Amino acid sequence: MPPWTLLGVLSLLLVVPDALAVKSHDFKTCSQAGFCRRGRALSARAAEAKSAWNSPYSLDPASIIIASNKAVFTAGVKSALYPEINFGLELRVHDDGVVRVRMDEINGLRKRYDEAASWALISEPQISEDITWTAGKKDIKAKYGNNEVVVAFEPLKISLLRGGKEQVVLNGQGLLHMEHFRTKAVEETKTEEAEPKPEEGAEDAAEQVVMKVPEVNPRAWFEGDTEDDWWEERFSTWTDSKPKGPESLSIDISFPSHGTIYGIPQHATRLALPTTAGDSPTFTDPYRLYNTDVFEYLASSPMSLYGSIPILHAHSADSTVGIFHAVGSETWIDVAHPTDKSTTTHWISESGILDLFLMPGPTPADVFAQYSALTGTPVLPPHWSLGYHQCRWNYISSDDVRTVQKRFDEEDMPVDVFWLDIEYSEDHKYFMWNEKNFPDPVDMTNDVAALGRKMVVIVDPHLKRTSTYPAFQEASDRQVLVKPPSGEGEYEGWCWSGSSSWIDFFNPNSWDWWKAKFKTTALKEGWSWTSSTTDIHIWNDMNEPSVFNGPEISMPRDNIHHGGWEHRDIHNINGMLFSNLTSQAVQERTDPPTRPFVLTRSFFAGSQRFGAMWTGDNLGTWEHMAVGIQMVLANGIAGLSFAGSDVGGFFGNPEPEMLVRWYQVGIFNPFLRAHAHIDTKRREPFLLEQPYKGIVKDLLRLRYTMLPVWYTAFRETSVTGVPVLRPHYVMFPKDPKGFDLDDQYFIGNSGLLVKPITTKGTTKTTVYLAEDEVYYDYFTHHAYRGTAKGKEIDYTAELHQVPLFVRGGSIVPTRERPRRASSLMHRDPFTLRVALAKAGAARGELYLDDGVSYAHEKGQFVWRAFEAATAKKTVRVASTDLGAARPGAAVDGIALASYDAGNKFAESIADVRVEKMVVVGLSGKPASVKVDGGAELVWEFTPGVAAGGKGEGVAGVLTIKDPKVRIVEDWAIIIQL
Ligand code: NBV
Repeated sequence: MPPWTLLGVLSLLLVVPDALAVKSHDFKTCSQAGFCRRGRALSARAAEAKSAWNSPYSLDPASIIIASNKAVFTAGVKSALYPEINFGLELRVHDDGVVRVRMDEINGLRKRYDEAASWALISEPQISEDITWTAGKKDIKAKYGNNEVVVAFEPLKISLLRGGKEQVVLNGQGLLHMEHFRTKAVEETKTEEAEPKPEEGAEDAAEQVVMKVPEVNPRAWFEGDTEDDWWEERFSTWTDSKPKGPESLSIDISFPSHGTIYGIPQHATRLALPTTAGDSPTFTDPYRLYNTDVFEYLASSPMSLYGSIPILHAHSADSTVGIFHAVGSETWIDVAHPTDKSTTTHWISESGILDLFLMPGPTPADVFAQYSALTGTPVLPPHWSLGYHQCRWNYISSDDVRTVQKRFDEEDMPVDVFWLDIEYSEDHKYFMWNEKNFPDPVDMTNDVAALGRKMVVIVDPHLKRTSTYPAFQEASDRQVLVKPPSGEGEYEGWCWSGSSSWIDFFNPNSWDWWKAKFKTTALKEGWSWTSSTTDIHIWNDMNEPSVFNGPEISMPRDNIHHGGWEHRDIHNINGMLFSNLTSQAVQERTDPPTRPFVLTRSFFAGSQRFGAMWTGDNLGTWEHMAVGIQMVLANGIAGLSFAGSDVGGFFGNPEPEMLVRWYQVGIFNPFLRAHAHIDTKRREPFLLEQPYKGIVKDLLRLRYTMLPVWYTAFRETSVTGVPVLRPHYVMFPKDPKGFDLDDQYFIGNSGLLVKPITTKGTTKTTVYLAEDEVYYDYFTHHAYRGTAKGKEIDYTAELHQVPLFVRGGSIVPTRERPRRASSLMHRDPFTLRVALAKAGAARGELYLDDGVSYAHEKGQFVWRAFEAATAKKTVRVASTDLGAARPGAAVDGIALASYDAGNKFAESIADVRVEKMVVVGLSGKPASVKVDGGAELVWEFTPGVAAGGKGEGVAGVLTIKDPKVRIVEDWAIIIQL
């Protein structure tokens, strides 16, 4: 048996979930990573020295060059430790007030990797035309609006201030250290003379011995006294050759006015990041960013996971700021709170330049806009991808797929997508069908597509090294595979496919070639996937990359990529390039292009432009269910809103109660997919017993009724970058009571607030209402009232119930006809739920387009505003057009394309009605309900039942059966009280 087959079998055995525990010893702790150890030792020395500590780095004022008319300056920086080494600092202020700080070694022995930003950023940011730097004796400053950037010369310290108050401070603690490239000292070969042992009674003689003064290392106070893992590093059975020697980068980034920080996904932890340093830290290791395939990861840990986005928000009641560090190498981040109201962070990266973006806020929405301007907004996904995805490892044959589809239909359960995991392929050669089990892949896909559904099929990045596999052979012929440390030949590692190689997507020669593989028609030259159809979309797994026999289950850091860069320099960016190219490939299968769906496990800053992510191999435990919500929220903060965790948990066999609660979590995730490990029992929702089966069916239907809300929220985030799931600090930035909340959240700006139950055997929960406003139970219309200081309400949710509220002041559009797939809802009528605020007003939005093409970019969409206003004894609910032909105009910061001229999409739904309107919170029975200028409508009113005072109790509800209005038209409904 070839060794990799054995390895595959062993890996399968390993995944039997009887002892669910992470294999921590497979992954480094900070103390096992040389550069992290050095970085933490540096901060320990600084902490010990207290006020005596001074950064050795200073800026040479004579070297400052201020660019003409531009908010840019460059200057030389030196470290007192190494006066012969030169560093260059550059600060730029962008036109939106973001400050970019870059520092690199100048004319060093080698070049540091400086291309991380070029993969993350959408374009070169615009430099401000109005801001000018002013150099003084001690510092150089730039003032703009209420903001000021001050760069102090000695020691070097960079501060961003607002209203004179420090917001972000770099090197305030003196932990900046860019290890310069050096030559390895040749080891002396002289044989050591044995120390003569002092003879007994020879004390006097000893006095005559000339004492050898140890050579004092004048840099030891800062750098330590040993060359700790500078030139080679071992971990487990691995040796990293480190040919470039030490090149790490340490920097402290403090937020003197901010007590809470969020972001730096991916970690399984609370949204408000717990401490890792300072007094009694929650975690003993720093947060690690190093994309890794962590088997059975812990539900609370700073360990790295599959993706890395080096962005964080620092938040307080009066300000939010953000920082983004464009670094692609392994990075560790320590977090401490010197006081309740301040935060310090210490970033330690293995290689690369300093390339930091300071985002001045001052609100969370501003930081989202600033980060989106840098790395792009999330993609507007195909509409069908917001439906329900049914996956497992594996549906074993085309007939299995057909049967699963049939069972969903027999049970009338909605589903949009069936997935195929790695076993569809022959010997894990992706694209190549296992012909025995999948003899008719095109027919199978067509059978799924015939009912308005799609398929997603996995394509992993490891290519089986065999000449009969065209994807490998062509890549090898083109020389686009990652190279081993020697820089010669092809790196070979083990993965599902046995002996494998990996495409180097940093090599531009791989790009067009890879994209062509996904063509469903034959190419003039080379192989393409003719046994597929354009109804197949793609799942990219294992792209950290996961290598079974590599260090930390990944690639050796000294492997070589295009341009001669080592894998260590680009490791965290690697997975994003795979999904980037795959999503371009899927998009370009058709002419004109159609929206691709690509799910990725690994990601980096900018991945939001290419598709969705999921939280990987979670466990079927309640803790994992809960942390999945927090992880999805954290991803949203980092731009990657299209996220979800495997419903049911990947490992294990969830009991029905857990599965039901997990669906309640899942239907409120932006990406909704059920998935399961190959060793688990089948658990498709139709297999459940009653009442569980019925409950899950209702939950899936609920998700489908809310697709208009989800799509509208996705459209908004695709323009503004404000996440689809919004935690409290995003909604109520001034309310400190909400800063730690990460188990309840809002969906877009729809006003829907959800708090899934994630504890076994629990039906009771509390929900926090942050404002003096009414919140209605979505299902019962019970009105709860918050207070200006914030209030917790008690709520009971039996297993079939999920705590879901509509914030007073919202209008929620839904489509309530049960359908088997979302594509069948295209012309379905709408229901509008008008939830009146305590003052009687409400507002909502609806965005629609064809859901698959890019015609919306040319104005083929419908975008409506619904507004309710109460004046005297009249409530007026009106629909207006937000997308009218005003090219260049903007509403709420959203740029408008031309709308009405030749809007074929609007025409295609011209006769789609509002079939029902529900007005919640009316004070009494109306006297009449009419369309403005029309006849009396058919309606009924259920009076409210007050309970608990101050408007609490079941709200009065008016139901208009057929309001006789259309969704694309302007109208008003007049309710006379
Ligand atoms: O392709 C098999 C699995 C997949 O089902 C899962 O979702 C991925 O996260 N894959 C990992 C590889 C093996 C996991 C043990």
